[in-house]
Amino acid sequence: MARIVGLVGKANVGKSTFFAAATMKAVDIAGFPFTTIEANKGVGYLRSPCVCTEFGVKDDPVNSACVDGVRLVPVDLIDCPGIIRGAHQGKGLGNQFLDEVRRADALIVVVDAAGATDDNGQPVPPGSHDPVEDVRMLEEEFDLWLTGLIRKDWEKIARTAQAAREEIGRHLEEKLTGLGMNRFHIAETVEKRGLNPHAALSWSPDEIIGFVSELRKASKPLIVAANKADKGPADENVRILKETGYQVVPTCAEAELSLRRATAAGLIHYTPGDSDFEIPEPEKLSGGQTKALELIRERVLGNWGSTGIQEVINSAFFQLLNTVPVYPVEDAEKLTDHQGRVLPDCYLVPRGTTAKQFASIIHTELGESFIFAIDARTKKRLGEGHALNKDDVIQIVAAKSRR
Ligand SMILES: Nc1nc2c(ncn2[C@@H]2O[C@H](COP(=O)(O)OP(=O)(O)OP(=O)(O)O)[C@@H](O)[C@H]2O)c(=O)[nH]1
Ligand SMILES: [Mg+2]
Repeated sequence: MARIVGLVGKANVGKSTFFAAATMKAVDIAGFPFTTIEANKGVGYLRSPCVCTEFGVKDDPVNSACVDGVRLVPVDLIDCPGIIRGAHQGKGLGNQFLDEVRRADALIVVVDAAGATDDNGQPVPPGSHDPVEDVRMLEEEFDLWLTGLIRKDWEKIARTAQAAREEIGRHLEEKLTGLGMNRFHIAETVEKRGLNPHAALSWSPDEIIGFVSELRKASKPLIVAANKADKGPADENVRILKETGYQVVPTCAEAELSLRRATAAGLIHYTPGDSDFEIPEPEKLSGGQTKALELIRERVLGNWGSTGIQEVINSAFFQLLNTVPVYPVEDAEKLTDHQGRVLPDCYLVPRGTTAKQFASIIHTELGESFIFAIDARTKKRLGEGHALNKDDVIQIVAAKSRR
């Protein structure tokens, strides 16, 4: 199943700006809290060096794109409503936020690194709010909400599990499956916290809180986008956020959006993730446009190396979700599909996906009729249990193929 990454965080920090830049969808953006009321769903792109370069071929991408030897693989993003303290009790748009965040497999927590919005997302002078609090608030609100949910029928679930002499995971999973949390997340968490999965009835309230927090981390890993990095004391705040132990990427969503729009309008040459852009025909730009672009070059690209948007998306999928690109072909010699298209598709699959699982991801029937796979690099046969690696090019040989 395709993984989804959620853009979450305090109100008015730039989540929708980030989303608009990543997806080029027109969404509401404004300098006050709760601009987004219902989540926006869209498709962004992951960038990965394409194997076409290594194989020395010209590809014909179908499910993705290839630009100058870089594969752009589509990925699902959701822009969630912003939250404030008390969200777990429904304050602000708490309920709407929680309804959406359950779908996400990983979170990009957008914060205001300029410290120019208060706890409620209201504008304040730069530097007057600590962005570490933005991340903590999100984590705490999520944990309070999840604790409330789990506590509701904790005794009943724990008692049923103990009576059946079974681990808590199987029973708790039923309750949490709609939140994207499964028994593996639960088992991993129980082990990490040193709890007894057979004696959940005797877990103390503090142990339950610790369990919930760890379960959230296991099932919804997060990366911090230190946004508005062009403004205020962002440099210092990025350092503090990193020191606090979060995985942090400084971002400037507003700059990325301007660059993407200028690219779409044919005014500049820019590829997301790049450290600079070109202006092919300077006379086409107004004085204001030139000035705005120069400011982005100086304050954002010059200072941080990029707008950070592409880096965050790549990290969310490659690091947090641990997925790898794999290229299926129907002819391992020619690297083509049945229509003769070279390296048509690139799939993003969890690291460790086996050859047979990969066949099932492409098509259920292909998985069922799987005989073996062929590695296009080595031309070796791979058995059904063979775990695929990053950038593998794989032909599936099946008993009967209706494709
Ligand atoms: N300086 C600066 N401002 C930004 C940046 N990104 C977004 N903004 C501004 O921040 C304000 C809020 O942007 P939105 O994208 O609507 O924020 P949001 O987090 O989606 O807000 P809610 O939907 O209300 O929670 C707007 O005025 C944006 O122009 C940035 O990188 N730098
Ligand atoms: Mg928004």
